[in-house]
Formats: sequence, structure tokens, C-alpha cells
Amino acid sequence: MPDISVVKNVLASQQVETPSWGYGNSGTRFKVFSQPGVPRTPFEKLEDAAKVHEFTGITPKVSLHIPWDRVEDYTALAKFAAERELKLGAINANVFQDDDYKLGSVCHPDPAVRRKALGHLLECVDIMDATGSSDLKLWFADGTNYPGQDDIRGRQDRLAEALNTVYERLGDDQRILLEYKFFEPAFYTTDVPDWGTAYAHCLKLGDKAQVVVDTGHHAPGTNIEFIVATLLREGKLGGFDFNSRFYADDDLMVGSADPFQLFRIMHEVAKNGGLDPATGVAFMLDQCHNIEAKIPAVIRSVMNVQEATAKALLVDSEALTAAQAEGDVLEANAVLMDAYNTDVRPLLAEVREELGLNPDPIAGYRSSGWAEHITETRADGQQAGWGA
Ligand code: AFD
Ligand code: MN
Repeated sequence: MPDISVVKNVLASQQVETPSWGYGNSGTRFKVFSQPGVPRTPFEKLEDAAKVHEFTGITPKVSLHIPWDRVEDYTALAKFAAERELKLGAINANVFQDDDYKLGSVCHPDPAVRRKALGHLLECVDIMDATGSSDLKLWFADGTNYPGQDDIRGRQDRLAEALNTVYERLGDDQRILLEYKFFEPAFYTTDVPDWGTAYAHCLKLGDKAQVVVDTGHHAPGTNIEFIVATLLREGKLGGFDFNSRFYADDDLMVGSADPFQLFRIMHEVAKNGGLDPATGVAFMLDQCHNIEAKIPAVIRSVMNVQEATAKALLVDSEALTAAQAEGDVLEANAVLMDAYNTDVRPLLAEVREELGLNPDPIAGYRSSGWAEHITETRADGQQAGWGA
């Protein structure tokens, strides 16, 4: 059986990165619903992220999205974060919200548009130099809507050319995290649609290019844990964008749609060294809280990741390996399900108390008065959104 003190140490040192855009207004193509107290600036987003970290104890990093989080002085933003025990995390490029990108960005048929997109990607690396970020997260909305619209292979060549140029710009401690998505916003082809395409490009680029698995970016029924185990085996799992989906939009709280799937993913992470900080797997949230209160939703999401991780750490790996070796199907499955069916909330409450935290982070946040404070003090001005 696992050593509980080891399990608790891993849980106490685990880190989850929260997204700046998870604190701002968001919605669907039908409507963006505003909420009271929403931040108006990247600085206020960091104030909210600091609250999440205050009550979870494991979310010191915040991903930024450029241009949504554009500021005059990124060094000052990083300092503002540090004053709140935060660090700026992945820099997310955005080459999907400009009229020029209607037919794609780095895959666009017009070299002038490709140059513009590449310029943005290189600007993001400049920002990483200022913020101290190590991760450049690249998700491309590039694709086509109709057969014949563009050359499928030619677009891969254009993508590779841009990725190569960005890769050459990276500093020694920086990396590209290339993210795939099987569809949306394009309807016929997506230029980085699956893990195989992302992996192939990262393999050619080199050691400083790895794949991001966004848990909402797969066709229904996809075995995501297989992808995770395979990328870990190849040293190409750069990180996760955690979220949930029932059908298409993938912005729901991680673990809310399928906690068993999240457990199976974290089981592969835990058993294959993915929780070791040296492996460099970034556990990021990528969610939009369209109708639910944002800060508690981020806290709940972090708790869901913690619960899946705790269950994965409780798998009796010796008994599992023995049952697998003997071909004892039922026993092997039972060992895994025994861990999954364990209520780990008391264990996590203990970990939080030992960290000097409220054992119930949501209750702690609710009684903090922060929601009332931001509703009152952020009543005017332009609320932050994601400019869709
Ligand atoms: C969108 C994309 C992708 C990306 C995120 C942040 O689908 O998941 O990671 O925006 O840029 O959700
Ligand atoms: Mn994502």
C-alpha cells in the first residue's frame, strides 16, 4: 500500500496554474454574460488569482493571454505578482482574433499575414523574457471550412516554418507548448487537430517543444489517458489545459463532466513520473466560467484536480502490477477502482490543515468577504473579457 506521508507530501507540493482569462467575463458566440466584481485589468486578475492561491495553497502561477493581458510594463506586472506570492506562468499567444486571420495565421496562404502572425509569436517570447515565463503556449485556430479551400500539406509546411523560427528565438530555459484541438473554429480541417500532428512537429523542432493536452480537445470517447501515457513515454508531454466538456464547448470546470476520466489521466501521470517537478509537466486550467461565480469555480476546479491526484496516488501499484503480470483482469481492475472509490476529501482536508489552510477552501473564500469587496470596488470601468 502507498505510504500516506509520501502521498501527502506530493499533494502539498503539487501546483496548478490558473488562467487569467478565467477571472474575466466570457461566454459563447451567443452571449457573454457579465458578472459583478469582474477584474478590469490584468493587475486585478492577479488579485483574484492571489485569492485562489490564498485558499488552495497550490496555485502560485497564472497564465497570461496576449493581447488580453497586454500592459505597458511586464516587469512591473511580474513584480505585482511576486508581491502577492504569485509568478507569471505560460504566455498564451493569440493569432485568432484579428480580421487578417480569417483564413489562418501562420498557415495563411498570404505570406504577409504569416509574417504578421509570426511577429506576434516573437513578441510573446519578448514578453516571456520580461515576465520570466518559461512556457510559450501556442494554440492555432488555423484551418479550413471547405474541401479544396487550401492545400492541407502546404499548410503543414507553413506551420513548420513558423514554428522553426520561433523555436530558434527561444532562450535556454524557454519552451514551446504546442496545443491541438480536433475542431473549432474551423469546420473542415484544423491545422493542429490531434496529438499526432502536434507530436510530429515537436519531434522535429527539438527538446524545447512539447505537446499540451487540453482535456476538452478530443472527439467524444477518445482515450485521453492513452495519449498521456504515450507522450510521457516519449518525453513530449509539456502540460495540460484542464477543463471539461459534455458536447462541444470545452470550458466547464475540470472533473465536472467525467471525474473517472480525470482520475484515469492522473493515474497515468502519477505512475509515469509526471508529478515529479523535474518532468516539467505544467498542470494548467483553461476554462471560462460563463455563468458560475469565477473565483469559486477556479477553486473548485483546483480541488477536483487534487481529488483525482490523491486517488491516483492511492493506487496500490504493487498489487496492480502483480495482478497485471498474472493476467488477473478482475483483480487488476478492482485495485484501480478501489483507489478511485476512496473518498479522499478527509485526506485533502488534513493536507490543507497541515499547510495552515482552511480545510474547505470554498468555505474559506466565501467567508473572506472578497466577493463583496470586488463587487463594491470594481463597480465602474470596463470589465475584462476575451474580446470575442
Ligand atoms: C481557446 C482554445 C485553446 C486555448 C485557449 C487559450 O480553444 O484551448 O488554449 O483558448 O488560448 O480555448
Ligand atoms: Mn486550451
